[in-house]
Amino acid sequence: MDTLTVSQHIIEQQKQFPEATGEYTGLLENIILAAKIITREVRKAGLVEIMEITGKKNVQGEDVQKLDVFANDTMVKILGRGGHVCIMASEEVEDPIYPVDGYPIGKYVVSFDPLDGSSNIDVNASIGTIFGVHRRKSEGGRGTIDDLLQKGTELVGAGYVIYGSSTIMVYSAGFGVHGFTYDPSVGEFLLSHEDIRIPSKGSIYSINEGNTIYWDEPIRKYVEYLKSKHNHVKKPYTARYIGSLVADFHRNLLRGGIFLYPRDNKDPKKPHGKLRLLYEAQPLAYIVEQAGGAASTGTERILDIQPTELHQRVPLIIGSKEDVEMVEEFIAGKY
Ligand code: AHM
Ligand code: MG
Repeated sequence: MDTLTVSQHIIEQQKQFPEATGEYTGLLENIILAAKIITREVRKAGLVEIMEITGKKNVQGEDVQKLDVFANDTMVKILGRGGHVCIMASEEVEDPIYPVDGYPIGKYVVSFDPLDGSSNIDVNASIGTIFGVHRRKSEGGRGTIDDLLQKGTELVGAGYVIYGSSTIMVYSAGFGVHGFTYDPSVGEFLLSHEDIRIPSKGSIYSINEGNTIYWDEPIRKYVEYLKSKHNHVKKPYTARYIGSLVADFHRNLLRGGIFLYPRDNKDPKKPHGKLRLLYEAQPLAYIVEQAGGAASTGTERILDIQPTELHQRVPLIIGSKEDVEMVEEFIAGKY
């Protein structure tokens, strides 16, 4: 089998754009480099405990950073100096992030969650990095907030990295979805999952069922329906929930199924559920649609939502197309 690295694959795909300047490829190279550095640190995380250097200092007497802070700093430094971005948004940072002073400013806008599912770090469960790329709308200079607040339909690419039993990068630039597994012995992500297609319907559901009392009635009815042997597949769905979006999403992308973080009334300050539009919902919605699946709030396609705030939350119902459509039907009162 030919071995293709993620960079070679991106260069191949970019050949479809004879006018391409290589800037987009350069941006992705930066993201790949950040992913390699983050995976190295994630792999060391458990050892830090064993070596009893969990305090403020490591063996060299340097400050030990929390892994999510480290992941954020890595993305910000590499992209901020890479010359391809004009503005960025991160889950870890309240305000927009600009390229580092003195470094060139590019035409791309990147929103990212540097280390999602970070409550799973201490228990050694899978975590991930999520990113979405838009093209700037403003002209020249640093980017503006409006460059960040673009719809998912305007994305030029999106992806995630899952730090699981191996590290895998899943990526789309609008020509299908491809997965690359990291080979630490050569320091490269190698093509392992070409043209991923999500099954049109699955048999797995992923939702935090501890929140049942807070859900709206249609979601309660839907989940009861999935668990019934009188549902459309005549046997109960299987429940799988890690509480790490990338891990829950990745499994359902490969196997088929549905992930829900619906709106709920648990916290009046968060009426739209927990997950964020720009750097969690949008990139995964882009990927799932590229793979033949769907992503919705229950009443609206995720990619069609016009963001109004950087850290906006949104209900997320994502996965196999027929399963997502069925939730929309429950919400519309058809059952
Ligand atoms: P985080 O960005 O603070 O890590 O939170 C996001 C995570 C997602 O990975 C996951 O889907 C969700 O929170 C789980 O939330 P809950 O514990 O409420 O089920
Ligand atoms: Mg997150």
